[in-house]
Amino acid sequence: MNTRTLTQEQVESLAEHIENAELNAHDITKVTNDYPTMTFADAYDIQWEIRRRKEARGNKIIGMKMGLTSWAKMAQMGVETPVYGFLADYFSVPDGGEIDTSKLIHPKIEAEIAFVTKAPLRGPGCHIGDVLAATDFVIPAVEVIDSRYENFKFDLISVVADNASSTRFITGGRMARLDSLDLKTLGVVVEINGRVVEVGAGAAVLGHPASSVAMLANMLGERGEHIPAGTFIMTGGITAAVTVNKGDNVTVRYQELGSVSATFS
Ligand code: OOG
Ligand code: MG
Repeated sequence: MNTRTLTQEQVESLAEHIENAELNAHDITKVTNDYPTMTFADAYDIQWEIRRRKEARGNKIIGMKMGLTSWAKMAQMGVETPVYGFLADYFSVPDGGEIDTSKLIHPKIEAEIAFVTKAPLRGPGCHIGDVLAATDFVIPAVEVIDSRYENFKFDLISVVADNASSTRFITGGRMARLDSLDLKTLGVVVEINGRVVEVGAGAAVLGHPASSVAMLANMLGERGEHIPAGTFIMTGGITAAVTVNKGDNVTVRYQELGSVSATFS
């Protein structure tokens, strides 16, 4: 699990290569083509190096995300294990805001439920009960993903190195305390230009979106990291991701929690 095959120099140069593709909005071949023996530990080393590069440049890390946590997403991408990534300050777009497609490669959107914690969470052994106790509130979030890999095709190791395709997110609607909601049956409706393209319910995410947060704490624990109090965490797409084009307006309606919209310009 924790075996590594890359040298520190290789980790740094792959991080630079992938981050440049993100910053310049150009696609690249997946990194496992050139490094077929790369492991998950190598891939997370690259992701943490990209995070370090951004922080060194003055960006703030403002949250975390889980990905590939629903069957719809796993089936769409042909993989079967959830992954995590980080969210940088410039990923955040206000509700009703505009997203400049010229800065992205081939964006897709996902309807997600985000948690904000009020107490730290640490793995191993973190479970849904710990997460519910440590949750301040939940809030709707729409993620924009943009794999840096050609044709949005990758394997798990490549997508981990690419910060789980993270690029932008929009959060808004209404926040709610957990005691007033059943997140399993909470419905979402995804609309592009007023047309319904996907529908789903919270249970699609690992049975309950709080399980996704527990899994994040446990995965971070393997690296000696944890989820601090006050962390914003996106729990993963409830439905398959939907391709968006320049000119599209996206609205996701959440049962009880209002809606989140954005325009792709
Ligand atoms: C990987 C990221 C998936 C989610 O919510 O499932 C993700 C990808 O599909 O590109 O963010
Ligand atoms: Mg996502």
